Amino acid sequence: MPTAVHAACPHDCPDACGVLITIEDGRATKIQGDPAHPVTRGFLCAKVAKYLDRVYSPDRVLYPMRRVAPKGTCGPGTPAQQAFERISWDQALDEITRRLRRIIAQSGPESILPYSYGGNLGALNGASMDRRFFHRLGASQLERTICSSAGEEGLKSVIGVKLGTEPEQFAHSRYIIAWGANIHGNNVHLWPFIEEARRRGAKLVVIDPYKTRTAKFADWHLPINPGTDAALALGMMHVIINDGLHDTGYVSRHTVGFDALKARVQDYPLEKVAHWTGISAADIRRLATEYATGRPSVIRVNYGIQRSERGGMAMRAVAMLPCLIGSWKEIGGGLQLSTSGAFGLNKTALEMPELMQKALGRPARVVNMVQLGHALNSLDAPPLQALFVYNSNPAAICPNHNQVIRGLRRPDLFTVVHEQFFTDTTDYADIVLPATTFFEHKDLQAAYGHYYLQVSNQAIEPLGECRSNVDLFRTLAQRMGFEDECFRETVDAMIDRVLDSPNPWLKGITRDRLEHEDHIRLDFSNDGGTAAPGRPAERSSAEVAPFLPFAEGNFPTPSGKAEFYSEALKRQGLNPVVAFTPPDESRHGAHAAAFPLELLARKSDNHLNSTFANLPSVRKLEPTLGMIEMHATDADARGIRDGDRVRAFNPRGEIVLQARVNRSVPPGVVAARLDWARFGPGSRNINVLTSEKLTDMGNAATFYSVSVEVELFRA
Ligand SMILES: Nc1nc2c(c(=O)[nH]1)N[C@H]1C(S)=C(S)[C@@H](COP(=O)(O)OP(=O)(O)OC[C@H]3O[C@@H](n4cnc5c(=O)[nH]c(N)nc54)[C@H](O)[C@@H]3O)O[C@H]1N2
Ligand SMILES: Nc1nc2c(c(=O)[nH]1)N[C@H]1C(S)=C(S)[C@@H](COP(=O)(O)OP(=O)(O)OC[C@H]3O[C@@H](n4cnc5c(=O)[nH]c(N)nc54)[C@H](O)[C@@H]3O)O[C@H]1N2
Ligand code: SF4
Ligand SMILES: [Mo]
Repeated sequence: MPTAVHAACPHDCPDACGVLITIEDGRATKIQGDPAHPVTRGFLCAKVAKYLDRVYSPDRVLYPMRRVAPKGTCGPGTPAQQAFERISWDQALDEITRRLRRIIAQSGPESILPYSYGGNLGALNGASMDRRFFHRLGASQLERTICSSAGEEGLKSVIGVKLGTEPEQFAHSRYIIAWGANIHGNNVHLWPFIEEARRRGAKLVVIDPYKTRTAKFADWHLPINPGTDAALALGMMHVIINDGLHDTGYVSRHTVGFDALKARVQDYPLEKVAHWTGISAADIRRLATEYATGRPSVIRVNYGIQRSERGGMAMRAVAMLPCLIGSWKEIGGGLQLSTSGAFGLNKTALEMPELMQKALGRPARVVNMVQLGHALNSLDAPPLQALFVYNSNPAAICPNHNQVIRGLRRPDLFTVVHEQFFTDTTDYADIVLPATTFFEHKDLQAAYGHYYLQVSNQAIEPLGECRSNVDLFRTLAQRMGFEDECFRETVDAMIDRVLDSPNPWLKGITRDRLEHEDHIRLDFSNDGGTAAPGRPAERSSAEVAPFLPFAEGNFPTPSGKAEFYSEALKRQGLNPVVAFTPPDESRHGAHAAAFPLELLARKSDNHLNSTFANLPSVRKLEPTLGMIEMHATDADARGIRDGDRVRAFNPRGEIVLQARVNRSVPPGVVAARLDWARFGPGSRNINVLTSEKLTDMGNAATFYSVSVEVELFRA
């Protein structure tokens, strides 16, 4: 008899879908979106709809492997497996613990670096036993800021917390701005709510330098110059404030710094903003007016705008808009960057940073994940001797690829990779360990695009000798002789522990309930955790929906108000109000003469960063892999025609791609897709051109501030 098991997709995606897996004779035979999940609504994205291809792929890593060929020898055409021999788990664990012990004896535990990110966002398999293990070891800490921390800091500098409009409310919006947000590609479960709103007459505006599928389907696409969003938001606020379109009541009750903001926007007349952004003064005026008057209006801002040098300030500027027009009061108003701040899980209990005290008597040093190339090649006192990779594929996704590879090639670097597949990174691993997929283990799943918590049940037995991240690090801890009780904790006990949190919105949500109900919406009728200390939210307990966190202010900022002026930013040496400075790597930067084009090293609509890129059925959904898209003006100026082979280069590297001359990008901008390096010419990908430079806030990556030149390739 077929049975259906409820699971939750743990991939790095705001949608965190509820999934039903059909099992027959111990084998998964079907996957579908859970029709009962209010955001998943019964469908999955194209990549996870084909997940059986991934789980049962002949290319899965199923057994521990040891390298028998030099590092980096598995280029195109060489089956990765040939570089390895199969070993037992015992042999693998013995070798790992022996080498880690030797490294610790020689140069101390901080010469070991864990490297993980978004492969699995399950509460347990994302960050739990692994963190305990590396804390207890005293390994260097990884600063995990490759994705979202600039936006997070920018948002919090205004509203204090990562909360936003729930997806269901978008159906009630009249004016929707997708700002640096590729909804149709990266957040597809928001789309039906937007379509519902549009059927009722709502307008969708997309602000994105690239003509995404979202932009093609929109009512209005504004192809903004990369890295100039703060200027656009300032221009909009110039119109809103000077035309008196702001909500004076909301502003006076719930914000601080309005006078400073009012003075600041006078520095941004529309002609000046038009010059920076490439959007005409008339269009800026129209956008501002429609946004302020077409109520309720909502902004789905996503992480696209903050992958630029001053991405924190850009997010700060955009976050001011709903505070200025008071749209937080309205169902279908406000803004969403992320919903993750609502879950308030007891992560400290899972990660146990206090274990570092035991190992080192102090917190271990911190290494930024964006700067892995630098860390592997140049870090001192102590230099890195071991890299332990899981939930990540740094040889594909990390900026400044050439430096990363140079570091990974070091024969003296001991590299362990826990993976589901032989990726770009396993090409440099000494030991590869087999990892389960979410079909093969249990977990708890929060979200960053909605407010439902889910339990993800194990649907099938692990394939081959695969182990989950939790199991791997539990075993390793025991092999290292760590006797702490926490290394014996079961998965269920850990789920109980992480749910045991002071967050009022988790009150009454237990593992048992989750196992019976599959998904549970956070209980916002309980007293709001958004309130600053001493400022209890004024919601009645009978009120269950909709969630309007800032209708009555209650911003958990230092002042308890939305901050148009921030003392905290001032202390960090940043502009306490808001300001625009163009990226150094842009048409306005110092190197613009030699490298005049702005590169968007973008994600694929059907991959998830580098995940799924190796599956033929998914790969064929991506028509622009291996290509660089450019505008006819830039192509003509360089004698490039559609289909020509071209060389894209800057001081960090070069890559040969096929030119695609089309209307996807405005003049001055080129775009290419992130792919596995292995599939690229010379085993390279677009990250040879991206930089390790960090953003103004949050130490994040600047994937979208990249100056390049492109020329015809002559072999
Ligand atoms: N299909 C698919 N889904 C995914 C992912 C994936 O790789 N593929 N990745 C997942 C992950 S890790 C994340 S973080 C989210 C990210 O999802 P999004 O936040 O949507 O992130 P991006 O695709 O990086 O950027 C969104 C858009 O911003 C545009 N953009 C670039 N620079 C600028 C700029 O300066 N200003 C403006 N206004 N726009 C700009 C890009 O062209 C892009 O279309 O998606 C997740 N979902
Ligand atoms: N050029 C360019 N580079 C980018 C980006 C971009 O837009 N452009 N986006 C950046 C962003 S936003 C992000 S978030 C990062 C993402 O960088 P990563 O987090 O490294 O993301 P993925 O490429 O998805 O790689 C995750 C890996 O984890 C593995 N994995 C999945 N589940 C598990 C598990 O349970 N256990 C273990 N051990 N492994 C597992 C998968 O097989 C996969 O190889 O990339 C960044 N890099
Ligand atoms: S990747 Fe995103 S859209 Fe696709 S199934 Fe997972 S959560 Fe849903
Ligand atoms: Mo990300």
